[in-house]
Amino acid sequence: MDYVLGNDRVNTSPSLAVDNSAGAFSGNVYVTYANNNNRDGADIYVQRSTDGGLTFSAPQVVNAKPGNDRAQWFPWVTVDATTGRVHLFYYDQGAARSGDLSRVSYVFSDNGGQSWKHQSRLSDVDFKAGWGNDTGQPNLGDYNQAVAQNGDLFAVWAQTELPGFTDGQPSTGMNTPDVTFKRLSSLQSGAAVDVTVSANIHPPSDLKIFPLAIPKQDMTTTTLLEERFNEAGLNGALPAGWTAAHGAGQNVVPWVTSTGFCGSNSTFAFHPNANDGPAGGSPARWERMFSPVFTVPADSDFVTVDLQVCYDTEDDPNFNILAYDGAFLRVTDVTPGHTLRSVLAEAFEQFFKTGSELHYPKHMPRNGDPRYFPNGDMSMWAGDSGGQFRRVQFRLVGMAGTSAQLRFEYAQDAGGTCADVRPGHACGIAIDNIIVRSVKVNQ
Ligand SMILES: [Ca+2]
Ligand SMILES: [Ca+2]
Ligand SMILES: [Ca+2]
Repeated sequence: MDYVLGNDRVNTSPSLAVDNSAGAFSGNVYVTYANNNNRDGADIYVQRSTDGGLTFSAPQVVNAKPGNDRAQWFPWVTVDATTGRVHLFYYDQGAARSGDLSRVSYVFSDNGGQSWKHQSRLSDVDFKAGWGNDTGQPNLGDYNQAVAQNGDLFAVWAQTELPGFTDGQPSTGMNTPDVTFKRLSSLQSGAAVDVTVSANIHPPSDLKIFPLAIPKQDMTTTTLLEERFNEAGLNGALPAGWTAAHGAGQNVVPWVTSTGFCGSNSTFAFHPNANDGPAGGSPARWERMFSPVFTVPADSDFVTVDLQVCYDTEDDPNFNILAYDGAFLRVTDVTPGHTLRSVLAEAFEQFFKTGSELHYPKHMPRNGDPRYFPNGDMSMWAGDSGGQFRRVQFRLVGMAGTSAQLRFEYAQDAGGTCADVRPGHACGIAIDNIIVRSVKVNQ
C-alpha cells in the first residue's frame, strides 16, 4: 500500500478469522488486508475459503469507494462464535478529501462473506493520525483487535485525541493514542444495532479548545516571531538568531538564504534537493534550520504559525503520498525545567493546512539509513508545489507559558532528486514569511 499521512509504520497488515459457530458457514476462513491495486492509497480486501483453507476466493474489496477516495488500512476481521456474523473494521482516511483526519469504519456479512453491508463507523468521533506523533514511533499502529460472541462484537483500537504541546512532559512521549473499546450488540439476523458501549482507557484531556472561526474583535493577537529573510547584507547567510545545524550525512549542506526559486523576487530560506554527495559517497542527509526562541504568554489560548513554502523534491509518481526528499516542522520545548524535546507540529495541531490541502502533501518512507532523518517515516512538504509558494497555517494548542523554537527538518535519501521525476526542474524547498502569533480569546 501507499504511505498514510500522519501514520508511522503502515503496512498491508493481514488479519485472519475462522467461523467456529454452528451456523451455515461454519468452517469458513477469512483473510483481510490492505492493498493499493486501485491506486488511491489503499482499499480493504477480503478472501474467504470454504474448504478449510485449501483454496481461497478471488479478492473482494469491501470499503465504500474503492479506488476513488483515500487510504483504508489496518483491517481486523472476526467471526461471531455464536451467530457466524463476520465483522470487519479498519482505519479510514475517507473521512476527508485531504490530510490525516481518520476514523474507524465497519462492515459486516451475514452470508459467509458473499456480500458486506452497512458501512458505518465504530469510532464516535473522527481523529487525526498525526496527533501525539512525538519523538517515538509508531503512533497509531496495527493494534486493532476484536472478538465476537452471542451477537456482541467487542472491539479495541488505537485512537488519538488532540494533546497540548507539553502533554506527557517530563517524558519525551505524549499520552495519545489511547486504547478505545467498543461493544456493539446486534440482532442476530437483522441490521439494527441496539446497544453500543465505548470507553477510552484514559480520561480526555482538559485542554481548552476554541472553535476555528473566532471573530477578530474577540481576539487579542501578539506577534512572537516574524521573519521574512529580507534583511540587508545576508549574502546567503541566515538572519541573526537563526541557525543551520547538520543532523546527519557525509555532506554538510546548510540551510541558506537565497532568491530566484519559484519565481520569487524576495529572499527566502532555502535548501537544495541535489545529488551533491562527496566523491564515492552518498548525498543522503538531514539538515536543520532553527528559529530564535520565543516565549508564549502565560494567558495565551493558542498559537498560530503562518508561513509560505515552495517545494520541488523527489516523490514517487507511482503513489499519491510516498516521497523521498522534503522537509517538515518540529517545535522544540526549551522551557526551563521541561525535558528538552522536539515534537512534530502535526502532533498538537487543531488546524493545519498547506495551500488548499489539510496537513502535508506527502510522507517519507521508513528508512534505516543513518544519514537520513532517524527512521524516516514522517509526513512532509515534498513533491511539486507547482512552482508556487503555498500558504501554510497551523493552530497549535497547549503552548501557554512555554519557550519554544521552530525546527525545520530537511531530509533526502541516497538517490534521486526532483529532476529524476520531473526532468529539467530546479529542486529544493524554500520557506518565507514566517509569523508566529499568540492569541488570547476575550471572554
Ligand atoms: Ca481507498
Ligand atoms: Ca522574503
Ligand atoms: Ca532522493
